[in-house]
Amino acid sequence: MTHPYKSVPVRSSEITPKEAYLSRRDFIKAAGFIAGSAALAACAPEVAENTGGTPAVDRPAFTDELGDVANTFEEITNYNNYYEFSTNKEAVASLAKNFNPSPWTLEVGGMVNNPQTFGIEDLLKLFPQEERIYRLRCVEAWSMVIPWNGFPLASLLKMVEPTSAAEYVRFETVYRPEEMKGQGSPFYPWPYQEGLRIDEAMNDLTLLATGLYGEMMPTQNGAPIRLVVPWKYGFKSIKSIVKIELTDQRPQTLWSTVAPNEYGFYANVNPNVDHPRWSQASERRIGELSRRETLMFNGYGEQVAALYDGMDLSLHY
Ligand SMILES: Nc1nc2c(c(=O)[nH]1)N[C@H]1C(S)=C(S)[C@@H](COP(=O)(O)O)O[C@H]1N2
Ligand SMILES: [Mo]
Repeated sequence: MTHPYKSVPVRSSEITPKEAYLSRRDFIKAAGFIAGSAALAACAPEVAENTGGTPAVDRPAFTDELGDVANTFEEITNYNNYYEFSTNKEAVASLAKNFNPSPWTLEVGGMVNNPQTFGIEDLLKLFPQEERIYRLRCVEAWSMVIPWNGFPLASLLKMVEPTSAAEYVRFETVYRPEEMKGQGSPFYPWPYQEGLRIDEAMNDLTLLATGLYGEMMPTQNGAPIRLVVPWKYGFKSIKSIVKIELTDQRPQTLWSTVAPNEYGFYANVNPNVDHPRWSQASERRIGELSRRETLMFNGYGEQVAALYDGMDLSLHY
């Protein structure tokens, strides 16, 4: 099913079937780079500009604002973290095949003047769907570039009118142990929960994603609606959300409950603060051979660094 997105604020690309574009590897070959070399990172933006005048099929239309080329649909949908289905990233896609995301309702409440329950089709109608090409940096030190479709979380929050007492936003994934066998695991406190400070939630980068590559969200990526917070480690970007609650208490999160010394509440991407068990200085971009340096705030510092003025980011990991 194709996706009803309308505006394209990040980088123009016509609504063209993904097959019409060169794959990431073809592009790297065509551009004459040795796959995965540091030269690619340095040169990609220039290449994207130089080819700007040529027809869509000859240029990498799906690039982010740094010129990084989007991962293929196949890569994005076959290497997933979704513990409700499996802890094996390559097994998630097949295990999520029969998950049925419709009908679906999203309940938005808590400290708001106007609590509401939305059907997924209401959300698609109420909020113009945009395309946002974001880097996703997993705390496990791999990354991808993903062309999401969706709308700013801020638009939804404004509609329900948070009260002045609301300081945090709590998110909850669906609980369906019959369909999601991973939810039978006693090692995790289901349902998956996440949280943001309200100013983080209101930042324009924070997206409620309903699709990718112009298609409805694949089940393995969090159908029908998931959060995307691109300057934070991937585990903050909670999938298949059924509940959003405004609160004055900092929410419990699944990962900070399981391993508080490894996964904090903020979880901002930070190459200077290592995970207790591995370095966060570099990452493996799926589809590339050599590692690239990890960027502070995953490269989104201009938009978000001010949110953390005066905070010691080495303590608030
Ligand atoms: N409900 C839920 N959301 C989740 C996860 C999960 O296991 N369950 N994994 C997280 C992690 S660790 C990452 S890296 C991203 C992966 O998103 P992707 O599979 O769409 O690339 O989803 C995040 N959201
Ligand atoms: Mo992750």
